[in-house]
Amino acid sequence: MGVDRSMDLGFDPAKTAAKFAFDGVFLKAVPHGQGHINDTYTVYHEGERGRVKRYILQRINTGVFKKPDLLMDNMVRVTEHLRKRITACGGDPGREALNLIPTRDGQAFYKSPEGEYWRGFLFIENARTYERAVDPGHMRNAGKAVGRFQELLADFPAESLHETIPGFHDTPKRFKAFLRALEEDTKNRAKDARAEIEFIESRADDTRVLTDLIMRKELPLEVTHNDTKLGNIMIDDVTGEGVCLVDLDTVMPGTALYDFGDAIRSGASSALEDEQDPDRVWMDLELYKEFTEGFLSAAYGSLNATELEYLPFSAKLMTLEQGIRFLTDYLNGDTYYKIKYEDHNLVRARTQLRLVRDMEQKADHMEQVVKGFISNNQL
Ligand code: GN1
Ligand code: MG
Repeated sequence: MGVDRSMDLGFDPAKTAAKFAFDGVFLKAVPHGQGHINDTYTVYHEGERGRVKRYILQRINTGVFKKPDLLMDNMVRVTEHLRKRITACGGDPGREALNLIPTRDGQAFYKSPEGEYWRGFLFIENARTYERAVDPGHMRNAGKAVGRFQELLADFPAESLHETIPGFHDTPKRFKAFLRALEEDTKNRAKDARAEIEFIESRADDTRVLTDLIMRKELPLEVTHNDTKLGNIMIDDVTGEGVCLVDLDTVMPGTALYDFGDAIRSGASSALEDEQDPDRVWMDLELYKEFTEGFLSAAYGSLNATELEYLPFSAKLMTLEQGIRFLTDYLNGDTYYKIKYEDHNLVRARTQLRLVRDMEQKADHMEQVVKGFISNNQL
């Protein structure tokens, strides 16, 4: 096999891959995954006896992550900790954690002369991520994986982590940014989103609930992932079990509820984030139940009464927050999320707000699921 130059990626993948301690000879690189922020590629290398080995090469979005050096410092320490814990409990650290491949001169990342930040990972074989739940068992296993991730990092010093995006899940701050974007309305788009704007404004009080509980120390801060959408949870191709969580850029101190809520937002939805027909969007209670039970089976013992009480609300709040963020980006003229067409962020905001409305209608059922689990598992 020769070097494949068929696809123009806008950079020279062979040259960039050569900076990393990848084994073998470069064959090709192809775009990987559905992330909205970084640029991710699968790199194919040919090793001994023609064996092909895959790696992940990723360009960090420095518009979003302003201090990539500190972000990579977090990543190195978090992945080292995960590997140690996984090894200690007899797991496979090559698969159940992300493994950074250093540069040829031993650095955790490569900074190009143009100022781009690149990093390399081992490719996790025989596993993949899904943007939507395949079946209820998938959600149960995703729930276990999120609970396990938090458990593996429970003894990591949260305060030593750099805040890669300050106020990431500070929903009142997100709400303020939304009001500012609305006020400025630089692209004259507010007129196309009147119903959505009103929907968000009428829920202003909700935005403060979790941050107030954190301030009152009723919700503890620990190491959380903060971006637990289903597309960041790897599932084993054979067993269907959760393998690990990827996309560790936002691992920071947070409440366990952020991870629970964000996973429900994405995984328990009947539709994709960019579904164009809002009538096809609702929260699937069965998927919610599976995830909740999977998550609690791993995390129940370490959650306090307030955390348990606010689990269902956190799903609604994380969904509202995401709706606010998509709509803010729409009003600002799409400066944050990658988009594929003009109204993409408005479409995304609509799916999120539909889900919020549906969760409000299903709030009692959502609470019953948590209560049912608790009464069956009294410690
Ligand atoms: C972004 O990087 P990615 O695509 O996993 C975003 C998340 C959003 C998500 C919505 C750093 O996640 O917060 O929930 O899009 N990440 C960042 O799909 O803003
Ligand atoms: Mg991300």
